[in-house]
Amino acid sequence: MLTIYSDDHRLHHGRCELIDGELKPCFEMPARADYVLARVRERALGEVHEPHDFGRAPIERVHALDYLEFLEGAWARWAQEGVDGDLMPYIFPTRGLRAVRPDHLHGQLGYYSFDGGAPITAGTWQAIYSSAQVALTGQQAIADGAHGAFALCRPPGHHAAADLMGGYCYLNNVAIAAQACLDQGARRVAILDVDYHHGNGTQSIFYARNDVLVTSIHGDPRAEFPFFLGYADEEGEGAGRGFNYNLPLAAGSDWTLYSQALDSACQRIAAYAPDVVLVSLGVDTFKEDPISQFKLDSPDYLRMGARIAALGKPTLFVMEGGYAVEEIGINAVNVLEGFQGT
Ligand code: SP5
Ligand code: ZN
Repeated sequence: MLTIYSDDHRLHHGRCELIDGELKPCFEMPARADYVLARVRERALGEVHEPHDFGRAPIERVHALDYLEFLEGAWARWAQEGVDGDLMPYIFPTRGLRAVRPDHLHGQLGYYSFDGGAPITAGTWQAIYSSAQVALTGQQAIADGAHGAFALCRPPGHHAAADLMGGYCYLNNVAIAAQACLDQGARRVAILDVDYHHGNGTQSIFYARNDVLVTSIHGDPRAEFPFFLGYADEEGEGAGRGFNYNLPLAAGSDWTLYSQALDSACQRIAAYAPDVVLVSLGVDTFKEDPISQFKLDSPDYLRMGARIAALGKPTLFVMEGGYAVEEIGINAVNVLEGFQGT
């Protein structure tokens, strides 16, 4: 299977995030992609290609222009203030405040963020732009006839909405790839999000549409990030009613429970008869993940890949989360090898 990868991910290296009341080094770190790439090579999964540059147009099909302009220019504005730290929001337009767009950098930062977990650093724009191009290049490989491809995206994307960053995400790579599939003639695209966290951004982007089926298996938002979306009763709205399918699971869920949810999601996808399947491949469902509560073990990821393969559809895997850094390569590549049956 072809892997798409860019070294540009290294340009995004946030310093810290708020964990249990303390500022700790960011869990979403460059070493994550290094371990995955090393495992792809160790297992001789296939060729590793640099992304093509498809420009901004396919990104603008998903994200608001003002949001993209903000992301691209934020660091230069911050640098002018001469402060030595990552750019992080500290106020949000929540209930009782107005969702206006202030002039001040920090007002705009809160306006475009839903949490404090997506720091902007000097190289963030280049890294997120390239991560989106990695997804688009994977999508191109599928459109050109590959049965499977792996977009080794970093930073991840599934928490990012049309004009909101958060949860380590800025540009929604899988949504950008899904829209590109449609723009090139696909009529139905299915997204299967197996990251431990609910893909709130992906859900919100496609919530009122029936040309993208969004299915997600994740920690129950009653007790897990992102808390404010991802419940089982969120089924889509308007034309999209019935085209969003959430499968929240309790903390402590292991493969026995997980595989039942995966079967349900796959049955829903099969009934949709998509032209292509895009997998938001987070491996933070691993039992040793430092910020997550599921109990999957490394061999379970082979089974996950085999179940996805049974759909029999062209499939693009898009890297999302996974923070047990040394194991994420093994677990992510196990999904790909399980898919291939190797
Ligand atoms: C892409 C992705 O996986 N994003 C996840 C963002 C999660 N951010 C919230 C982390 C909160 C972790 N709290 C863990 C407490 C451990 N003692
Ligand atoms: Zn996650």
